[in-house]
Amino acid sequence: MKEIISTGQTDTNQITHKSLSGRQLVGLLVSGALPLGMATVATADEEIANPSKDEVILEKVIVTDKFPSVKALSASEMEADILTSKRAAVSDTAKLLEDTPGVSLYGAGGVSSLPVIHGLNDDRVKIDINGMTLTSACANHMNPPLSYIDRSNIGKITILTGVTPVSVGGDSIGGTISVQTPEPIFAEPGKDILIDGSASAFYRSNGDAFGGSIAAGVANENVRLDYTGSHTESMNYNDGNGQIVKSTAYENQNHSAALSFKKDNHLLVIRGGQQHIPFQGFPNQRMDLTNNDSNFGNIMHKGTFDWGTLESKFYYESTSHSMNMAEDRQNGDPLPPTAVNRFMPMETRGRNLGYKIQAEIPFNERDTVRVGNEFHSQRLNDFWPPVHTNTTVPMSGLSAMDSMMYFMMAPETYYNIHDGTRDRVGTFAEWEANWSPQWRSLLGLRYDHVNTDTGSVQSYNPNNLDDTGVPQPIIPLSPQGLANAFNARDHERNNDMFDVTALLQYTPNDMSQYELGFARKNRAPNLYERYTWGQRAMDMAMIGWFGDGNGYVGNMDLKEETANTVSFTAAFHEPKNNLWEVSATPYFTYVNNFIDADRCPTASGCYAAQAAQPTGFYLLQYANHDARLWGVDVSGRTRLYKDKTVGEFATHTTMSYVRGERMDGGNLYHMMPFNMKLSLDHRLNSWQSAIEMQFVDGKDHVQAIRNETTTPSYMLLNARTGYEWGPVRLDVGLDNVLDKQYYHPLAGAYLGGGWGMSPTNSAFTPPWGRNVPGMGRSAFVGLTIKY
Ligand SMILES: [Cu+2]
Repeated sequence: MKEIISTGQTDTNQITHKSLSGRQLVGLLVSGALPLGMATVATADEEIANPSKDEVILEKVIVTDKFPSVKALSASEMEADILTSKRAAVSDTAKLLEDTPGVSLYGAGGVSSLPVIHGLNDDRVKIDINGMTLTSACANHMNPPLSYIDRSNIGKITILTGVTPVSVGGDSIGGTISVQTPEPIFAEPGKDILIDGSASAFYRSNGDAFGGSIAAGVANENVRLDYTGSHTESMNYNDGNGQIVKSTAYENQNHSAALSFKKDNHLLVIRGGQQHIPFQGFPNQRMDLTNNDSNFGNIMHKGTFDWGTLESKFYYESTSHSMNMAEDRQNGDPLPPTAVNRFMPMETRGRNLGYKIQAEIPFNERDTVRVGNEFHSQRLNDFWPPVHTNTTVPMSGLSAMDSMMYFMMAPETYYNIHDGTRDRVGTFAEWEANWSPQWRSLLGLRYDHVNTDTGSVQSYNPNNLDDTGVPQPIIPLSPQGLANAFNARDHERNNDMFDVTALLQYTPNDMSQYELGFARKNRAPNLYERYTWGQRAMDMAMIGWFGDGNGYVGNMDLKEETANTVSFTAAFHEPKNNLWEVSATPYFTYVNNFIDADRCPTASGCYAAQAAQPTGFYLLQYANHDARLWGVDVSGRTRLYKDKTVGEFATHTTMSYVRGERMDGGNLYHMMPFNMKLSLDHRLNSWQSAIEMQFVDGKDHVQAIRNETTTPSYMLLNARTGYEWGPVRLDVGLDNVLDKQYYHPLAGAYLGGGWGMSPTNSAFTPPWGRNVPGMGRSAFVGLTIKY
């Protein structure tokens, strides 16, 4: 029996959806505007009343609603079964979000793309992985939160692109992405022990990518034990011209286990796991990830009481991250026999720890209140071991490049961030009211306090030894002079931030729904934005997650960024048979003190190199500037034709447009140009196919300060089909069918195939002006077996 059980926060809105067809879920998913309220229930109930034969059998999944029952209309949800078909096509968890209107991705490594919602990127987006807040422990954000969960171990992804309730926000000014592993399923009372699981494997022709995953669970009525493991790897991929795109290979392994207990009205889940990435190339960075080991543990308790529900989470995560220049980077410039080495080891150690407690109290039929408190603590050490420890360096006989390597990165350890701490305490209260079947409202207040601090730093050569090993005076703008100046300042900073969210939802009839939202949200600077201090071109080249090839230095005087967002959604759907659906969300955001960048100030150590390099890559410093962003998301779907023998034909589309400007002139960096997906879908019994056309306009609105490059417009064609025979599912597809050469607008500067230690010295950097080419044609096949 197919069944989707969707339990809301309270017993009163517990809903059992029977036979919600896969088609509907697909429609809901692709529409990007999921009327999760009554509209969905109505269509589901109707389907129960008129069960049709060609519905797809869905796995039994239990979906527990973690989000307030007043859903933003601009929320999308993806279920495990919808995600299954995409697993064969992508290795990167973030790539699962790509079809959501308003969401785009900064290109990075093969499993580390950085999500952007409505032009707000990376740390500006709140990402919750099973209740954990994970902050990237890398100056290039090579290990962003979504890289810590494999795409095969996901039960549900919720994406809030519009105005987010304060209960799921905090320390972020963009939307919220919540990723949950599947909810535990227990054996039914009086029944046998439940054993379930799945195994899957995939292969993709471009890059010879392959991998697989297994999941196994055993449960009785009260206890369940789960294990999931996955492996994916790929070589460098080829672009549409058949050229290898260097530094795009990767390998990724994940293991996790969960022990769940259920008794009466209590659920306790204890999870633990590890991630191991032995290698991940970064075509838009000057470094590659040469090892990433992460361990995590978390405990979640959820209890239902007379007065409401209480959910408590505690988590711990630690990361050991290494980066360096891998082989691909040597190609443009082979190592001469006299060379010492061409490497620059960099190490980070990060730790995340926190809790979140949230109570939901339904006062009466109309009013529900949610209150909560959370804590997140980050620790970070970022240090760069010397390439050698000799105190006397024989300069004669070394090439300029080797003497640079040998002389500039020795003899001691460089401290980029030393004992960095960032602790945040947040408290929120939210009031939801169902005034009538037509009107619902949500009002929330939130206060976050962020404290950051860091210890003293040092350069590679803290005693300023010359090449005969004799200490020289330390002048103000020398590497150690800058370290001394940094150390002389008080590093502790505090931010007090007040967030407000107001949402009003109006459902005048069973065909339309409107939502108006306002939010004021804040984000405090991260440790890299605040505390990186080095001002040599080489040191600055290693800082930044923008994929632009530029170098960055921190700014201790940064203020928090404060965003005021107004967003409106209008959604319409055909109420009787759910034949069509359309929705549009325009939005406007004004950000005070948006953390952007400026060219290095003239009085700084990095300015001299700057002045000598008027084109190409730049050296920049993080700086606050007011900015505004606006745009619109549109999505729609409609059934085209339905017949018992040929099945159902439908089409769906998503469109997004965003603009971002700095109030003192110029564009914001990496604004995704107008883009559109149009898909023709077919379904016959348990056979589903789609042909997808993707159009991306040229990127002309580029940021001059970062010397951002433009990208041309393009159109891609993808095709896929999937079939299920009972427990077996086969997916086959062809991405970029026409083998088109294209450059994704947010893929960044191509820095592959060369030794790139300095953005400002043309001898030591790959050429400026190249974009990372997209993947050429790739066929994929995926097989999943469930039991
Ligand atoms: Cu890194």
